[in-house]
Amino acid sequence: GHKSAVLWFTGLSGAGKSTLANEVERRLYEKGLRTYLLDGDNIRHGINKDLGFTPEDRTENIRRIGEVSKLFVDAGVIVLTAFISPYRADRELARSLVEDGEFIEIYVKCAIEECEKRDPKGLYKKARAGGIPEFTGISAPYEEPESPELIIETDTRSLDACAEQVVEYLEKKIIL
Ligand code: GGZ
Repeated sequence: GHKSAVLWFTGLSGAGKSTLANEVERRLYEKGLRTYLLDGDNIRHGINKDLGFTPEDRTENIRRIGEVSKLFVDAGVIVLTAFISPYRADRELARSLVEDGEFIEIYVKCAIEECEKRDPKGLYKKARAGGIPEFTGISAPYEEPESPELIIETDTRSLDACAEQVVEYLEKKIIL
């Protein structure tokens, strides 16, 4: 039988959180699992559209996402979240809302030089020019996970290999 869980992807802008979460979700769906992906598109444009990027707003952003994730877990769904979630304490709070073993912190690790080179939305360029105050990695902190369940290095491995690493972990550790 399959157990619900929170797959919490954290990392810098441009590290590949959304891309990886989408690919993992596709693979879980193919296995017949019920999933839901929370990302900026459905959260920051909806329930959290009153929030910006100050430390306080980011904390509240993550708190609400943690609470919503808990509801999905209650409903028996595997929820995937793709947010920078730069503060360790905020991620720990999200973890504390679900049962032991149900929270899988996935550090989507990518050198900032590589994120900046990718710069898919031109945000690093804009931030360097002073156009975005408090941009994570440039003028706002990112607190690296200290003991995440998984570390996925997107700057040294293919998307396919990264997604496989996540799915293998899930097969071994919990559900599938
Ligand atoms: C970081 C910002 C900022 C600032 C806008 N700092 O690459 P993106 O565009 O699509 O992903 C980033 C996204 C970050 O939102 P999160 O909800 O994941 O952040 S947090 O968990 O810290 O609350 C980026 C864009 O929003 N963006 N301004 N100042 N990223």
